[in-house]
Amino acid sequence: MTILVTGGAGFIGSNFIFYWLDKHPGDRVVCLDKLTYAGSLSTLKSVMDRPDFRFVKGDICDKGLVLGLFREERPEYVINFAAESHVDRSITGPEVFLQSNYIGTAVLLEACRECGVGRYHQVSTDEVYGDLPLDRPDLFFTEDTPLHTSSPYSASKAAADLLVQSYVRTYGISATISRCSNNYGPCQFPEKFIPLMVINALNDEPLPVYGDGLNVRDWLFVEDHCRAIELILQKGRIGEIYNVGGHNEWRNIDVVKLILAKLGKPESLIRYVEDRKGHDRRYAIDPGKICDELGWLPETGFEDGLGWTLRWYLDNRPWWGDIVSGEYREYYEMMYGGR
Ligand code: NAD
Ligand code: TDX
Repeated sequence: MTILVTGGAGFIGSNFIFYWLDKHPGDRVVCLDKLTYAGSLSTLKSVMDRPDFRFVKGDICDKGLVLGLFREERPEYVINFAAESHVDRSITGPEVFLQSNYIGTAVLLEACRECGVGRYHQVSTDEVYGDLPLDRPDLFFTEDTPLHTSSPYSASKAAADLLVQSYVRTYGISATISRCSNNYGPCQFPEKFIPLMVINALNDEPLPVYGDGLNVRDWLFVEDHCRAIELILQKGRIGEIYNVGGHNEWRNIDVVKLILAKLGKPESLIRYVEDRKGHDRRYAIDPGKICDELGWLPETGFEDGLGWTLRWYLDNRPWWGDIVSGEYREYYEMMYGGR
């Protein structure tokens, strides 16, 4: 069987490709990725020469290219990871988020309608539910929690989810949606919280904690997310949404302190900086549906997963060294200089 993975040169998509090729020998994986600032062929280096893997550079918004690829490859599964994914960038420049996250999804859905696919899976996020208050630890996001977006990023993802649901209802497209909590693990772009803190700590540079550092995120090791998507593709019910998260809530400041302790670096590197606009307070997933219906459970504890992640960043300095010395420097200066 052929599966089409969009956004596979980014963090979760690349981990999904490694996972799938490992678990499904005999399947062919085609990766379509625009190679934005967040995508890199160096991430896919280990699979580029495999006969069961094909990389295609292209934009999911490019109708002609997408349709041509569907006709040529006839993928049975299409898994859409391609997106602009960083909340801070969506605050400074929303337009590209609407384009890639919404229009891109629309183009893929049209190609599914035209060519027919066994399954379309939309990789969404818990951010579509907005946030929860810190003083109500009893509350969690379920699949029935109303959409309540805070950033242009989350709004673009929510809009794409609604479009997917409309294609199920109107055209009978066999689609599913997963809404996962914050992922961490190897190959995550340095702009995101955990890699940013790890890299700055390794470079003995200040660690910028937004606001009071008390915002809570529900961290999941990336491979557990990949396994959840695999299960949804195999056993999930058409038209359904599945929340994915491992009940692993941490305050940002505590994650930063844990990273510093693991790397043997001093807490004096911590700098509290101006808060993110519209900063969501707490995310917390109720994964009851995917656990009960599909038998999914997270397999990696945070201590282990974070340890492996730190090891990966220590062992792969050239991967992130190339990134942080390039145009990323300008981004960093713009986002954090004088903050
Ligand atoms: P990422 O930014 O690391 O990677 C995104 C990839 O998509 C990059 O390789 C980029 O080049 C590609 N891309 C962007 N626009 C494209 C376009 N128009 N056409 C083709 N390719 C394009 O993102 P990530 O963290 O791996 O997230 C992947 C997906 O998972 C996203 O849809 C995101 O919303 C979702 N998600 C992420 C998290 C998380 O914690 N990172 C959690 C839940 C859901
Ligand atoms: O420098 C920083 N300092 C800081 O305090 C950065 C980059 C982040 N933060 C805080 C903001 C958040 O409370 O850390 C938390 C995590 O930030 P991000 O890594 O930017 O993730 P978040 O905004 O929670 O969104 C992530 O999870 C859901 C992904 O980036 C999304 O793609 C996904 O949908």
